[in-house]
Amino acid sequence: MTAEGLAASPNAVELIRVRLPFVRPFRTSFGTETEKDAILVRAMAGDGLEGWGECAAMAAPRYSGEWTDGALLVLRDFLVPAALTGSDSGVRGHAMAKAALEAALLDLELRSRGVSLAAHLGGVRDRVECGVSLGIEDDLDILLEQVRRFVDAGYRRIKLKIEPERDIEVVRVVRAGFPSISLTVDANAAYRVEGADHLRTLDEFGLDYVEQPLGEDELLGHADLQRGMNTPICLDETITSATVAADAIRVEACRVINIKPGRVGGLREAVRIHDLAEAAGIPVWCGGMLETGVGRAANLALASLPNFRLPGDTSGSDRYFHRDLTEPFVVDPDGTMAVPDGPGIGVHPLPEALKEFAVQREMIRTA
Ligand code: SMG
Ligand code: MG
Repeated sequence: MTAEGLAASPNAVELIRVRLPFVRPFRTSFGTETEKDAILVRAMAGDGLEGWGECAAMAAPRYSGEWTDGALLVLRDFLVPAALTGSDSGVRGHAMAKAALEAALLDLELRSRGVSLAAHLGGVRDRVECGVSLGIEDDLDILLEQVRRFVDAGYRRIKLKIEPERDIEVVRVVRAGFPSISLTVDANAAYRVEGADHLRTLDEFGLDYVEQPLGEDELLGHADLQRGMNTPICLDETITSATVAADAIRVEACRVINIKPGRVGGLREAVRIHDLAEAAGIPVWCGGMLETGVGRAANLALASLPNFRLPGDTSGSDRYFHRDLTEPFVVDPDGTMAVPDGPGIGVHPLPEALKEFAVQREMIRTA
């Protein structure tokens, strides 16, 4: 997205790197996260108006090829200068960096027009259903305690991270303790096609879906696996664009899609995927990248669209942080969370929180 054609054009963009400690380390098949290391994009117009976006990239390129240091450079040296001059950056890849800038420019624009992001995107509900994603735990009693805590708090779906060797038995124990909850697993691409027989064992447990069992580029591998499995496959890492989503649906590589605006290059592409999945009868849900309140607000707006029919990884602020960057997001006892209805994303980073968590700030201005 360029600044061209917008009612509120930015004359400066600030990139703010923040580090927020997590309340609990989050372990997946690719590593352990102990803090949120994110870039905030702050688009500023002359009249004091500003728009905010959060980059979903993590500190290391393990979930996808992007990472915070790389995203900061591509934003600083290519994407932001192009946006400030209204030109096309010509940058290939870097979906998360592009998405963060698009979000900030859109937020600026919508705030200037007094329109909420949810209304702009075509949202149809003012509350969304929340799920929670639980990291891998060595001690299954601790995992069971975590499940208990979030089930009691009203969360409508529990997702367990799995990896080879820590999968079937984990699911068996959790399912035995919680026979009727909505339960899913996420492998973050940790399995190979040859492991299909093993993965099929998951069919015993009445899971809503198994998320991203195979590698990011294994469209046909997932289609083969889905043919032999009753549990629906949900694709996350694989779905990098509307084109890939259309292909995945066409070859029946999945029956559910996780949409993350960062992974697909922005909210506009996310809406395209939502629309084509809806036309194909494929339900979608909103994924998460352990965002601060800035990214969370945009995710909630997206999740208010009609085909977001399954609970998202849109958990309350207290699941991640002792203190969020924005006013905290709260999940009600019925497992739903309010979609912000103020102009733009409807929230902003609190100045004291920015002071506490910002570790690096760079201002880029029009020449
Ligand atoms: O935002 O609650 C959240 C985390 C959800 O599990 C989550 N995200 O593959 O879906 C996923 C992961 C990606 C980030 S793992 C560090
Ligand atoms: Mg996932």
